[in-house]
Amino acid sequence: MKSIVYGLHWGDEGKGKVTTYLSREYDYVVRYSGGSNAGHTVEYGNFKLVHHLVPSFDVRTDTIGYISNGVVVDLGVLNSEIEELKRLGFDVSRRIKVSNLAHVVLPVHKMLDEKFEMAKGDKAVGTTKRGIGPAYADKVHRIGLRLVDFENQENALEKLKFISELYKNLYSIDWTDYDKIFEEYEKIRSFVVSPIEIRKELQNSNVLFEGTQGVLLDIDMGSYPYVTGTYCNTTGVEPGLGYPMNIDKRIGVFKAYLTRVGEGPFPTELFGEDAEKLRKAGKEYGATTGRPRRCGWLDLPLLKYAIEISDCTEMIMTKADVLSGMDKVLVGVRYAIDGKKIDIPTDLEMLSKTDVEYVEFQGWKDLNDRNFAKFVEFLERETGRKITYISTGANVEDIVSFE
Ligand code: 2SA
Ligand code: MG
Repeated sequence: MKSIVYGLHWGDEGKGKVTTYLSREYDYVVRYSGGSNAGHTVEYGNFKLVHHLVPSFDVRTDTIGYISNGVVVDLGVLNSEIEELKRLGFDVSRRIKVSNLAHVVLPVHKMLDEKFEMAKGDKAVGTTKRGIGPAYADKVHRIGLRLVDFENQENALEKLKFISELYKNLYSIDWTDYDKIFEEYEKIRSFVVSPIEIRKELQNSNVLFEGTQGVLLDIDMGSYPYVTGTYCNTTGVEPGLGYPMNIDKRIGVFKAYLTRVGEGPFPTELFGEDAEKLRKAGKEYGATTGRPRRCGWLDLPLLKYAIEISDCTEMIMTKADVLSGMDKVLVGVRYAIDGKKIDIPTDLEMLSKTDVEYVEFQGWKDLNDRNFAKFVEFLERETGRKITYISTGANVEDIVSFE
């Protein structure tokens, strides 16, 4: 069995928790894209983990996490996550693997990310400043440093010096602390594997691919230019791995409302007190940067768009419990642009020029309330997809199956 869990929004759908819960039925959880911009929060009850690079496998079981070459790796962040797991008493020495073809996020990438955002002024993307865009850009510029480069120290040093020189000349960015990178690499050396060696094992195992951010932040299919630097769509699995992989289930995760962190259009956005109420109730603050997330109502045209382009086979709804106790719950059901009604956007350019028509639902006391069942039925009917699980709270175990 091969499945993907991925986000149908702009990230923060609760993929970390869902992936952790489902991981028990899989041998591997594989990260195929993104970097330490991701923030996957998992509440185990007596402890909590925020994953940035370590895949969201249940740390209490023997599932293995693989970070494939589609991921850009900040060695410092990876090391501190591994340290945290050790501190909590989990021996992950054989349970985390990193592709040697993965590119390394260097301090210069973070500095350039920051510089670009400043220079763009009101056109800034609102990145996490984790160096993601510049690291992927250098991969394409063909100057990137990969983990495999460390097999020859002299070679790695030469590459680092070359990158540093280029950044100085092109961007006036000064950085030469190469020793730190070597120190950090030494700590993860034993986790590094060849993607070729692991290929057969993945083919013969049950694998759960873990998406980062959401489909609407995909570099091609998202709300460009307000997107991240790589493929968040389900299509990212193969370039991320470097070889083909047949997928059985594409499990799209969505929230009962919508959030976005960073800039860009958001047709169903709420402001002022209404937004604050949702933000507080749902603890909607960036898991990486702590930024307050923008909040709004569920947007059905966008959800349908995300389902189509990712070829979603089933859905999981999260955070409906956050809406419990509200008098009414709204869902944006249609766009109107110059009097023309639109059910599914044909491009995301239209997001900034649309009015939204809403349908109002009676609120629910709790998730056993008939009003909530009506909300679920409506969404299944409209999307043509089954909701196979509903998350009922923050804890990993707070989830109900409808399979
Ligand atoms: P980047 O840093 O280049 O990837 O930023 C580009 C856009 O992608 C958005 N982005 C995210 N959106 C939601 N969640 C993300 N992870 C963290 C979280 C974010 C945080 O879990 O809360 O803590 O702020 C994430 N990562 C990137 C980003 O906001 C830009 O819009
Ligand atoms: Mg997140």
